[in-house]
Amino acid sequence: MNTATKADPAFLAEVLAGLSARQKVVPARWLYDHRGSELFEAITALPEYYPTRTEHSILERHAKDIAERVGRGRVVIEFGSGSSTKTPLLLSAIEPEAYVPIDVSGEFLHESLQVLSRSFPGLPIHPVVGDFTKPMQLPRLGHSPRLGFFPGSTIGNFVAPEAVDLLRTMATTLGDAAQLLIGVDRIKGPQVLVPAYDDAAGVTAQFNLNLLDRINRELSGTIPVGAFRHRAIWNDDEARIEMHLLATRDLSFEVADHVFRMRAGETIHTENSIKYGTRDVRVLLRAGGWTPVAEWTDAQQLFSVVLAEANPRRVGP
Ligand code: AVJ
Repeated sequence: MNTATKADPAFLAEVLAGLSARQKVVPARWLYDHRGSELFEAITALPEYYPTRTEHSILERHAKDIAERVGRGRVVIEFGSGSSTKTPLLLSAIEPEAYVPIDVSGEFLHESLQVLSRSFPGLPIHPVVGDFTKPMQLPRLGHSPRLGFFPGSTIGNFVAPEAVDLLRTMATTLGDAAQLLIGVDRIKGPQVLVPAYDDAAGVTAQFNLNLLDRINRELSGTIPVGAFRHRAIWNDDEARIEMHLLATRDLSFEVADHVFRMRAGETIHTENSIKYGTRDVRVLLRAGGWTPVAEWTDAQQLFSVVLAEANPRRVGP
């Protein structure tokens, strides 16, 4: 494939900068090309990967309660909708005025919406392809206040200062009297956490390694993918799962004519998945301009769904 037509300048810049750092790193959002989004979908069905199924059961079980607190006729904005598997649960419970899914993978977004629009024939759906970490103008739909939906514990990909910025950006994007329904993964033992990110079937390994294929494909890379292994580690100090790509031998490769060398045992850090205690979630939301108003969890407290209200915008000092 021709790099001139394929290379995303932001992808190139972030890969070159990340591979030049002492601890090599590539930001997690680049894991989600079309293939990466498909592999992530496969992860959500794995026996070891509890978050998706647990969040789904929380939303199902408490749909009525959530609907009562949210009220009818809101405009639902979903951040990073992916394949939108939890969305039908929410939409049928709260009967919104319109639905605006935002995702970076346009192709994937449109594919998954075909199914959704058949289930909700009367619902206006306005997909937006874009990066929700930046403030964005959304299509002006109705006058109802908005409900942001941010499931899946995607907030866990962002370290605290970035997570706070993101929550503030969402408050700006959503506007006055907004609510936010957010899914957050909880801190638990590494015997549960690590297998969730290092499954027996090796799907998470494929998901992680796909990043190297993507770099080779889109950025004229020569990375010897077979010399890398997937690693998932629990970093207890930072309360996060880290995904790394481990070089199994000394090696060198090029990306867009830049040469990089790695020693055997050196890694590229590809994702953080930060886990939160109950109070931590509330502190984070408050720091990001939101007031938590309700929280739902499962019997084992593996995962939380939190409803928050945007703080009124301050006028004056
Ligand atoms: C989509 C960011 C929520 O952190 O659990 C799953 C991504 N990475 N397995 C997560 C992921 C490896 C997932 N999020």
